[in-house]
Amino acid sequence: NTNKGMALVDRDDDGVDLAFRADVLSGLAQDQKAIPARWLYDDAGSQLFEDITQIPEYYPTRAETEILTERGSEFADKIGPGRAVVEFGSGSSVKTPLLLSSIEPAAYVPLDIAGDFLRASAEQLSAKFPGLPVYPVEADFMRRVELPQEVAEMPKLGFFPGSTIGNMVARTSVDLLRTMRETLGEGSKLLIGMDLIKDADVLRAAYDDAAGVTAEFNLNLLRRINRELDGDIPLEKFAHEARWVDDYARIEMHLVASGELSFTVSGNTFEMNEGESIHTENSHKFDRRTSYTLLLAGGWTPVQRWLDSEDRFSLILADA
Ligand code: AVJ
Repeated sequence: NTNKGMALVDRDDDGVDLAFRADVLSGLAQDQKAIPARWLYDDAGSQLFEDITQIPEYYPTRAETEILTERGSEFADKIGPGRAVVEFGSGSSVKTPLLLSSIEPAAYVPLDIAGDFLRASAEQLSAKFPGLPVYPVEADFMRRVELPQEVAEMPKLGFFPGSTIGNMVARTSVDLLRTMRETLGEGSKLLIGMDLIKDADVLRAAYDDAAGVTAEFNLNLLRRINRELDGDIPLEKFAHEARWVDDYARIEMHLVASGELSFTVSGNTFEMNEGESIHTENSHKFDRRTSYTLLLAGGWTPVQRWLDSEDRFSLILADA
């Protein structure tokens, strides 16, 4: 499934993203209303997430960047030169140059579902590393990806920063890790970021910042539904909430109805009571054992683990 030249998004005659509509309509019909987190990231949502990475309470980006900045020689040592670095969901990553400048890679293969974004950031990166071959691939990395012919013979390093793995429940993340192993092949390595379990107040603040940027990011999903799926959801009647769910070691983002309300989406009516919510994102947190167990279940053997100076975030290197 190379997706070469194929549209990655299925639309109807009115340009409606069919998967988006299906996920929203089925999610809103559930007892606990829930919409998969991937739909938070339209253009506005992706920009708002970039803003989140700059707010004081949101430590993961700074903590992971610190590790990438400070531990370059250890990465070089453990990973070695000459690998093709395959980044899963590269987006507009500012972390990539830090890794690439420490390990002497043979090629860089950014994978992303957003083609325009992908090509723009690939060009920026090429400008920074003139001698490095860059082969962007527009693909859904949740499925096995056929890598470019040019890197077929090179040993691979998968790079999956940002604790994006934490957005998935265990069975989905295990599926993804196994798929990554198939994409990368025998003898490959994986460098993966995983956010750590810590004080619940620190975690909640990271997902409910004082400036309200995360609230905007969450509410933007309703704005997107209204715009793209002909909805009339009253945004002003929803409040952003970040819950720490200790049993599952995860932050859950919800949009909570402030009173009884009803709305329509694509001609379907939904009703909510006061205090009822729409669950919009999970962000799982890990300790050493849970992160290793997840990797092992996905077919990867952990070989090294790095933390930032305040023990907030982990980067783990694993062997296929
Ligand atoms: C992009 C999935 C890593 O879970 O920390 C940030 C997304 N959501 N604030 C995270 C997010 C709310 C973020 N990831």
